[in-house]
Amino acid sequence: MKKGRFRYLKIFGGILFILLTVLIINHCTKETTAPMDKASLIPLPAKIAPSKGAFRLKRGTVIFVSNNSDEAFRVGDYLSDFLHTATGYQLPVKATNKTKGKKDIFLFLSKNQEELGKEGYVLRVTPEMISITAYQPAGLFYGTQTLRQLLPYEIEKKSVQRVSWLVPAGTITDKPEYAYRGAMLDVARHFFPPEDVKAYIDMLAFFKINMLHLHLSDDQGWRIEIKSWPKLTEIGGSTEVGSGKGGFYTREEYKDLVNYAADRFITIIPEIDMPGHTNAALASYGVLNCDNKPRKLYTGTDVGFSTLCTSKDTVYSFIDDVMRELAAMTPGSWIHIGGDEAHATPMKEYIPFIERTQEMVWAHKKYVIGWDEIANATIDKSTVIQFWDNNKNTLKGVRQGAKVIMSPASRTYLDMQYDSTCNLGLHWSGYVEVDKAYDWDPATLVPGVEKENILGIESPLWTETITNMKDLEYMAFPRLAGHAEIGWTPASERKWDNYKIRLGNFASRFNAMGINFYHSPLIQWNDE
Ligand code: TNX
Repeated sequence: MKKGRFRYLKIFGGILFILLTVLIINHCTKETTAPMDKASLIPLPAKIAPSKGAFRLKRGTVIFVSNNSDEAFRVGDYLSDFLHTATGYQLPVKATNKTKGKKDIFLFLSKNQEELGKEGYVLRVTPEMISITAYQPAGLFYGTQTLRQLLPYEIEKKSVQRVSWLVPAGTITDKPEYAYRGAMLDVARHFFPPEDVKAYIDMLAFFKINMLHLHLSDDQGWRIEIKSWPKLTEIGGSTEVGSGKGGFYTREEYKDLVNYAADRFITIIPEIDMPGHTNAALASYGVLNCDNKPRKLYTGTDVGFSTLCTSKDTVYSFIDDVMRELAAMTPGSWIHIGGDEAHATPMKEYIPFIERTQEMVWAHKKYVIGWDEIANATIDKSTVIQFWDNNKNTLKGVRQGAKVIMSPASRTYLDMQYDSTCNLGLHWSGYVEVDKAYDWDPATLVPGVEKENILGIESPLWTETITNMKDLEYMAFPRLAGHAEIGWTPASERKWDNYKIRLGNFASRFNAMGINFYHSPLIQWNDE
């Protein structure tokens, strides 16, 4: 009798256990996620309309691509590769000519959606499928970057994660405010090898930045192989600030960088800084100096002491050769000729020098970008002025019909210190905390420089004090994320109070990406 009752109890207990287990499992795998408009997206998309439910990425999910474009296919492959790392799923990429019906993930280039422009996209998520529609391949790519940010932050990790890969349902309709959204890296003061530049390119692409300006020459180093003037890299590339071993990109390495960037819809803009900031060239070839004597290599951090000999024909043959070789390595439309801080070049020589150099760039079928000082010369309206510190120069450019890239040092210079406790960087233009970097409008910063004069914004990272990736990341992030939003999101939609919350929620994503970012005290960081 006692035994029988015990048996009943055992059976009852067993049933209860099973019921509880089912309940718990059910609860844990319930397909919920925060609604789409609560996701912390940077840059903030133009329009987000949330709806009910979520899409779950599974082992069997297929990425379909409308079969009218190789480039769309490449975006599909990129997405599949990216998702593979943290999910462990090998999502197949398949062509389809049907636009209707259920398709898991669907990348679609639509000729009818011209209003999306070169870089816009529509991302639709339902519990059944995800579609990204764009007018051009770049738009598809940016749609995948938004999708990346809608997934749990673990998607950024470098090993397989056991996570329910949910994407909140809704529709995002998005396109950028400015066509030019750039970052500049100074590889002359300290050299950064190709793998570092690639890692930076990956970070830029994540924030929908589309231009990488490489500052390839300065007093301390010449970083690009020029076959017709080999000593530029042999001698000029042999050191850097602090007397390290320097380095340079071979032609092949440089082309590989250009292609790597292009695969992420980023254009590389090469800069050869002239006529000042040229000591590395002047040390490599005596003939570039008026006295024919090669200068000593320089590893300090002063500026404004060097100049090419602007009255010599050899100097112009040199520039022509460099521009020819550089143009051949540059599929993009622009070459940057520097032109800043030429304090050792008298103005009466500087002006004709810039005008002649401008024409030499055109001879190689490229347009010119230069720092704002070049507007003291007569420049064409196709020439672009990069504003960094001088309103008057920039206005001179605008009056000549030139467009402007906004890089105000006091807002966008990534080498400016965050505050007085910062161990890296400089502060000649003041301290640039995360709010100062974010909370401004390119279209109202310089009186007389209006929205229609502005091509976009760029964040320069000068590397006098930056020697490695960890330090580079610390100075760039999170300020660069804010600049990316300024370039992408309309000013009317940008609010610091809203941005700082999204940025705080980005901490676990930065960590998962392995980015060493500055934990600004202005932000409440949600680190995992
Ligand atoms: C000014 S900005 C420079 C660079 C320095 C930088 C340091 C500009 C066009 N020239 O040569 O590296 O300041 O912040």
